[in-house]
Amino acid sequence: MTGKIALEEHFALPDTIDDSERYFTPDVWPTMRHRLVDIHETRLGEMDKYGIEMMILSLNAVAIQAVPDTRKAIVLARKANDYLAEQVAKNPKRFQGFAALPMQDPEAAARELERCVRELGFKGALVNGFTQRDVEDSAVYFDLPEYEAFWATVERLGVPFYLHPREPLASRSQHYEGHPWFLGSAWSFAVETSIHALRLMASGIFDRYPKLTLILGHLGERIPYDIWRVDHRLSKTPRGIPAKRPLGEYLRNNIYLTTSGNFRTQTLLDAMGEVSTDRILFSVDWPFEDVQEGCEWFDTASIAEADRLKIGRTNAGKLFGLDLA
Ligand code: GRE
Ligand code: ZN
Repeated sequence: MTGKIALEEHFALPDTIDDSERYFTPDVWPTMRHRLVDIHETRLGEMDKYGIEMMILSLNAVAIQAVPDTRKAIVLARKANDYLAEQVAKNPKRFQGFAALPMQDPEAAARELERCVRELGFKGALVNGFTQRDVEDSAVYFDLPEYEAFWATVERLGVPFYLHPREPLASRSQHYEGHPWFLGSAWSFAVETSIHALRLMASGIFDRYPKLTLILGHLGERIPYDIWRVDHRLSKTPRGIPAKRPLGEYLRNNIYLTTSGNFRTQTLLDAMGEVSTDRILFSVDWPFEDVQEGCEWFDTASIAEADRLKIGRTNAGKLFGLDLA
């Protein structure tokens, strides 16, 4: 399929690139490094070759969210967003941007998002999970009351917030000790991101801001597969959960899923059954995933052509108000 739009596609700055190195062995790191920094050459060449018309770009992980000094986080986010805007301006038909946000300061994050959307033309925000603040050993989640006005701003601006994975802190990962293979993208990313997303859903923000839209990668970080059971058990043991409705309703009405790094038709079919084909968006997860593998899977997956067109292109066009020919 040509004309695909992909939206979990990362780039890095010299200030943030070291955050990605730990995920790679020294033999592949130089290639990954090049692919993170490159935008208009190798990346565009692969997009052309495999039918990706547009990437909505975002900063690598964990970047801003791992800067405990709030002032520094604010400055770095602004620098990353200005750089991204310059890159997008060179080829806006092929590249658009998501804002990096200094979530350490909810007010500053809201202001930066507003600047990025209104002045730089960005399509939303992509944030790498909980934020550290003041001290290294800290993890601030966005369902806390101090983020109330931030979510009001996201809803008012009418742009989605992509909750991207990060690693849990080592100080809070005792259950992975001696089992490092489950850290990172194989397992701990999804555990960390799904509990954060569930916290947001349970907090009632979607009752208070019904037009607020969240995006989750990796076909929903395991949530679609278990959402029935979550609500089934919560209906019997709600334990004072603030949300007014079953969490599945927020999953179906306020959340979009992308196919980033989860190129599995059975999993896609489950997600389609839970949230409908209108709320799933094609993505790769550049450079951590392979464009060829993601595209060849998606282009030939056993789904209806009408669904392929929606997931590959038109859903994103509508969600982001893209000017597609
Ligand atoms: C990511 O998407 O950000 C990512 C990493 C490291 C490994 C895999 C991966 O940051 O998908
Ligand atoms: Zn990613």
